[in-house]
Amino acid sequence: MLLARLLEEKLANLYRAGKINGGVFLGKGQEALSASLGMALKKGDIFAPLIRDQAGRLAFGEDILDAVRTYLGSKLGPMRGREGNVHRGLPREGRYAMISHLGAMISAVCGGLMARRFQGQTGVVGATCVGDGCSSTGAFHEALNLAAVEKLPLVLVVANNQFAYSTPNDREFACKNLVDRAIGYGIEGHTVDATELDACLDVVGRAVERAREGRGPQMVVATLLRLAGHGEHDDAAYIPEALKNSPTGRDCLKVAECTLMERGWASAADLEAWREETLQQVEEAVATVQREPAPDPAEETWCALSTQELDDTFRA
Ligand SMILES: Cc1ncc(C[n+]2csc(CCOP(=O)(O)OP(=O)(O)O)c2C)c(N)n1
Repeated sequence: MLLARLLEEKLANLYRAGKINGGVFLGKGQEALSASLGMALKKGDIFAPLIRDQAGRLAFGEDILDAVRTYLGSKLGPMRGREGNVHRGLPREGRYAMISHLGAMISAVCGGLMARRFQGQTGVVGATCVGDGCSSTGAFHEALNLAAVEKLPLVLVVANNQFAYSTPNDREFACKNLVDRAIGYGIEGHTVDATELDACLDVVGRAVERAREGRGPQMVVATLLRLAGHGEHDDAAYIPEALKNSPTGRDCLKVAECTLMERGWASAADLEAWREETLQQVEEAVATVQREPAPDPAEETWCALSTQELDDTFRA
């Protein structure tokens, strides 16, 4: 959580300094939920993150350099300098590259799970995280219905951060809680307060286990507030102060740090030392990547990154 937070703060600074082309999207406030998902998955599983899942990506094994290289356009990164920010992945490690269209990754994960089933692989879980905005799309419905009918081991985490960009929940859907939809699809649904790391580890962890045990798709609806704009180009002026000051507006990282201290698992000095170490890790990664070359358009192989030739040779 800390690494994701500090890495993204650095990326936001680089964006403001004009060093990043394209947008920068922060998962500030979503780290507990995202990290819990990344931690619950095992090697061999599928994970399709969304824009606010830096913490989950790291927990599922992404190298911090892969993130920095993609944002800074280094040709040594998994996307070889062709992508500006979050649409990176490494399919052979089960890390799917994100499609921007809301909800589109649910189908991609269902496809991956069907493929594993046809190959006779068992015990595999496929997970993806979407926003509340995604839940109003046709892609969401089609994919979830298919997953339910096929009883796929899919874990769908819906991060309800109260807004779809600037559209508030009451203009997005009319049901009481998005988890109510699970009943309509015939799948199991769970809710969690995503400001509490403990609760996220428990609820998301159990959902992943249930999917692995063959109980079919699991939907987790998490409540939180996005502690940033949709992207760094958005000042989020539409988020009311009262909501920011409510329990939903708590910062999960601060809550987790307080819990660690209350339980005597870490002291204030430990937390400070972790912060310093992590900051140094981020600074070193950025300094390394800033010295790396951009792709040379005349010399590149412009075939799709998902081809075996390019996927298999990445850090082979
Ligand atoms: C199918 C589709 N429609 C519209 C968009 C444009 N769009 C990108 S993000 C977004 C809002 C997303 O809402 P949510 O998932 O709740 O994320 P938030 O930024 O609020 O965290 C929209 C409408 C898109 N990417 N795909």
